[in-house]
Amino acid sequence: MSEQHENLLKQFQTEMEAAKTTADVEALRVKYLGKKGEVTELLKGLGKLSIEERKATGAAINQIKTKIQSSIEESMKKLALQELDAKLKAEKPDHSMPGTYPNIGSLHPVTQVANEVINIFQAMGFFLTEGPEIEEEYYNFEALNVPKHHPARDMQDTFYLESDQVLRTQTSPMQVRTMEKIEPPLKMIALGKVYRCDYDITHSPMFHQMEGLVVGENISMSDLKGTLIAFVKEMFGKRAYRFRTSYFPFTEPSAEMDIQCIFCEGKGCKVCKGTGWMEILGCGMVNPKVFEAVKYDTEKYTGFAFGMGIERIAMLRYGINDIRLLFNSDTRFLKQF
Ligand code: 2NL
Repeated sequence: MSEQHENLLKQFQTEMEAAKTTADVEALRVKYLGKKGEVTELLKGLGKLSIEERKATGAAINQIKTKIQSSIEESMKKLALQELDAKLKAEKPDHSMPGTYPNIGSLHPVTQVANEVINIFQAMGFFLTEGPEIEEEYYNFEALNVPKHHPARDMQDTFYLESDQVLRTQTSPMQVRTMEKIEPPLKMIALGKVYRCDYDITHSPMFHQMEGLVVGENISMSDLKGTLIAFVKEMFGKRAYRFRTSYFPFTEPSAEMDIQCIFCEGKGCKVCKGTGWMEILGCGMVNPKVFEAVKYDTEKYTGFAFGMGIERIAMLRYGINDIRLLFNSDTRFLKQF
């Protein structure tokens, strides 16, 4: 190897030691091995030499070229790894950054209130039943002393299906079906969806109702009052209540129960519409005509029954003024419960 060749190699090695990045090394590759690179130029000059000289010089230049090539390859690999390392370090996630929180679901306010009501009555010894939402007219109306041509059976209130079937308008058909199966004494509640042709800010075509029924010997109006007062205390806390006379075809006598408004303590506000009272349920002593329909001995047995709308209880409990909020699945609303 001539002095010129050795100097070229040394010069390359010095420059290589100074190279700090893959870009530096790439520049060296171009400078020495590129189309107009120093080694390439040397190889081009071979043509001017004699055949003898060409052999020896060519071998020497190729030796230099191989060394430079492998040196470049090696440091390219090393530097590329270092650069990748540095890049990954710079991109390392910052665990002190605030995270994004997953949207965790919760029980719907109607479900929460339904569960509370169920728990209160189960603790008093009532058993819970379910039943079909598509009902025979007989169970929804006739057996409950709501005869044909009664206004409640009007097309405007009831969704009629084919062959004497309806979407149940109340949960009472479940009680009728239960009474057909078992003899008194019994203490039951029935809860589920009911349907009525009605839609505005306080009415939804589907809502949830819960009814209770107690049948036995010597069941009286005092039992009705004691049970419902105990329920109201558990559900709404200790507060004033009152019973008002009312009318239902399936109970006689019938009453409605009010509690003092939980928002204004009776002074009168938007939730109680200025009256100071909130109506929470309907109730009464079971009409003997209902017992006749299920072949209970009306001489031996009496009973009381009550019914309430779960959405209504939820609205009174939380001061919700539009029932549709409970059905349109807006998570900004639902998150509050
Ligand atoms: C209301 C009033 C009520 C009943 C439901 C009932 C059931 C049978 C026999 C007698 Cl099997 N009565 N249920 C009684 C009185 C009132 O509901 O305002 N519901 C939302």
